[in-house]
Amino acid sequence: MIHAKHFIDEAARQGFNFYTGVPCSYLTPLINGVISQEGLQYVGAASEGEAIAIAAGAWLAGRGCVVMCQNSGLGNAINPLTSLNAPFGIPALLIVTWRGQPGHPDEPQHQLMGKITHEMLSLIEVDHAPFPDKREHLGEAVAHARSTMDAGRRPFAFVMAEGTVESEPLRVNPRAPWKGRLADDQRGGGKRPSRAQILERFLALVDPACAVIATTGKTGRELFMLADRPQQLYLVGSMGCASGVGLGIALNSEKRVVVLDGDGAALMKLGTLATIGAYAPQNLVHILLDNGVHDSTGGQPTVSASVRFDGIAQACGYARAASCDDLDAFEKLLLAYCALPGPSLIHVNILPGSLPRLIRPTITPAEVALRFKAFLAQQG
Ligand SMILES: Cc1ncc(C[n+]2csc(CCOP(=O)(O)OP(=O)(O)O)c2C)c(N)n1
Repeated sequence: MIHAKHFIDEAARQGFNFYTGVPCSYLTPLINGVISQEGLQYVGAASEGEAIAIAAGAWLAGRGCVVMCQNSGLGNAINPLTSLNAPFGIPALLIVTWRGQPGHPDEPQHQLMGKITHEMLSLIEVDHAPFPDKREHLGEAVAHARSTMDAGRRPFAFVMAEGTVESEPLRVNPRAPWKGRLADDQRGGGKRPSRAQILERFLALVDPACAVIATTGKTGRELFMLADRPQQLYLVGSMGCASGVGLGIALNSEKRVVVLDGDGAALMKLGTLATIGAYAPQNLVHILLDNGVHDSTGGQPTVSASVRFDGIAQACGYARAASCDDLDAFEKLLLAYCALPGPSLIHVNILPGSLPRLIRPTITPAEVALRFKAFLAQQG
């Protein structure tokens, strides 16, 4: 057995200084140790996939990241691990517990995943090793993880068996209760703008020092086609993860961060709105382009028509949120929210449809990740 502090100190010595994840009882001592540690940042995510996205954002902003989760949560993380970390070349140190370890009696829901945890990691090309359970092995084990991650720009996993870390008390301050404002509806009900019109207006107004993350599908494609800039990151795949990536960046960068989200994507990871509201980065502006459909895959309806996104954002603790449905109101909100402390949400009702002869980014995900990381490293 080791003490949480031994791992935390060794990991910090080797550059891991940002933690996120979803708890597991096997992880309790380590998570409690991380949460209680002065000067260490831990973001409790709503889902394991969201934690992967937050860590990706934090890595882009220059941090060394650890994601902790139960092996049953590995399923929730497969999508961003395969369609965010893999194509963009984004590393993370995963600590995945081993519930349902064969030969160790456990609950029925853990038995199948316990049998296939290592195979599953291998299948998605994540190298792995047992979580070190002796203090004298820590340095070497973390160095091996680090060098594998650095050499391949990819995640590495420690698989943690039961009883590896000495128990640790939880020292945490309760969160302040919700005290938001009511939603601000600025919708006039006229003809809605297209996504391209909103993006054009956005491009004309956005500060060149601001970091922009575009959701998967046609939003990133249109943004790239209208103007390709180093301040922009186009997510391909990892649907729903743009807001988590934006949160990870905003918590670790001085820059203002704008997330361009879709209604389908936002609904897929609605829990991230709660995480954003709770961690409340003041430099985050979340723009939700709501065309009511999965436009990128043929226009199948989402359920967004019956959802008040600005109300949800405020109920989740965003500092401000409003809905609009025309270009001028969008412009006013964008200028105002970029000058005020957030997090803020601008929900825009737009028309379905996209630019004719829409192209895809010609810059590869791995290239755009490095270009964007370098942009984030610039001062100002
Ligand atoms: C996990 C996952 N599920 C499904 C898809 C396929 N997909 C790509 S874009 C998209 C629609 C996104 O809808 P929305 O966020 O509303 O944006 P829009 O296409 O309307 O701009 C879907 C379903 C995917 N890339 N990833």
